Amino acid sequence: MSLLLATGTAVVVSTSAQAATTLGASAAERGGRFFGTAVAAGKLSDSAYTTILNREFNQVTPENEMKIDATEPNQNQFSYGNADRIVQHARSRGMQVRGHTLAWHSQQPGWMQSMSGTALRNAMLNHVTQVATHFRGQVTWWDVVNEAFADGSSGARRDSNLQRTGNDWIEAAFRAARAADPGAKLCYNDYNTDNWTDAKTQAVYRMVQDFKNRGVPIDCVGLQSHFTGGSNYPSNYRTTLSSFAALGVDVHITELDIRNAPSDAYRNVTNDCLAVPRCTGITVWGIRDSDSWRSGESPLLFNSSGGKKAAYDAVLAALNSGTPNPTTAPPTTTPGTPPPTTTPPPGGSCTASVTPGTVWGDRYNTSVTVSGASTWSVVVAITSPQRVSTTWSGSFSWDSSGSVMTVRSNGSGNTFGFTTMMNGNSSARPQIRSCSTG
Ligand code: G2I
Repeated sequence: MSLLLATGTAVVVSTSAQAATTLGASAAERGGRFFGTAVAAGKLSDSAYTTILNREFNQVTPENEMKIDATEPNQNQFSYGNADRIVQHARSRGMQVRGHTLAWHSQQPGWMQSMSGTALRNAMLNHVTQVATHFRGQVTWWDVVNEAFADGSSGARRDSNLQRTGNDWIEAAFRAARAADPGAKLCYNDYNTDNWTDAKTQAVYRMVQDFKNRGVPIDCVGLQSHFTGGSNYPSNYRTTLSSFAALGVDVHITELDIRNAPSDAYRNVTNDCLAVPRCTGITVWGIRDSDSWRSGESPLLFNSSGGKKAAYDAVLAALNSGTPNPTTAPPTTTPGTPPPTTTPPPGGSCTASVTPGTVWGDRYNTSVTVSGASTWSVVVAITSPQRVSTTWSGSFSWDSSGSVMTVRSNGSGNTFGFTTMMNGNSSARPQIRSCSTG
């Protein structure tokens, strides 16, 4: 009896001692999700800003620096300085980058605004190819096309110079992006696509369904989720997330901000994402209220002095009480039925060698190189409470414990890598369990 009590006590203590204390670390514990923020290059010299960025987030989206007017200010003259600075800042700290955005009706440079027809189509495709090639291997996801649908009840495409080049401009952009960076996940991103019954949401859903049916390369859908606090955070938001996910794409909340940052709405949005296995991350659109594109509405998680707001505590608590991503939970078996016999892995074996990478105070990088196969699957075990927060150059999935990951080749070479949060255990290192071909 006393032994049982002692065991129970120990479990409780160790659980509470492990609660993550930052948004990124906690999201990573929920099946390798991300919690990110929009970042402005001009603020990287503000130490109050970078202190929060580096502490809290494991993903960044350049707020303006990868837009068309920033990266190709004159036709065929590319300018990557500010975008490269953000990418370097993020990647050197183990944060993943979302590229935003390759093709958009807005923030086009003057030369593009005045183009039309075949010349514009070709210029757009060249832009997609050049920019995706420049960032190849550095950007985990691309918002390939942004905001291509009209608001309101029409369910139509938004009129724009790009749309007038032909209805297939979106799929052409996705194909060009895939060709330029086969390892990047390609997303469609939009706003006012949160309410499942809205015509715009349904229209985007039908496009993604059509792309999946016809083999147009699309991997993810971003819901910007700029909420005004009340009616436009709809009660069916979770249905929207799960419905897109059911099409076989990852779903991301890409630009979250909520007028006056009500804790309840932030908590509910977080729980909605955690409830959908393929909702793999949340990005807020700025760090402090003073960094927001709508700073007058104080919609973010940190106040202008960098202090944590009540909404921050609500989001962190929701993340910490969420269950690990159940995507890879084992199938339930009927009691009394013998377990299925294990199928041997397809193909033969290969060799996976570990190269230790940079070690920081709270996390470390690891890279793994596979030899003996070009298509492979490697199983890697992490020691709890360590958790993987960031991954690159492979297709990663987790078991229900969140400690065993299967990494499959995804066309980006034979070396994959990941960042592991130590969460109090600074000595354990990942173990390779198997390497199989095919
Ligand atoms: O409008 C909010 C977001 C909606 N979804 C797409 C996002 O890309 C968009 O972000 C905002 C940025 O947060 C703003 O920072 O996009 C705006 C432009 O469409 C950005 O505003 C621009 C101003 O228009 C420029 O005058 C300014 O030079 O920000 C620039 C840099 O501060």
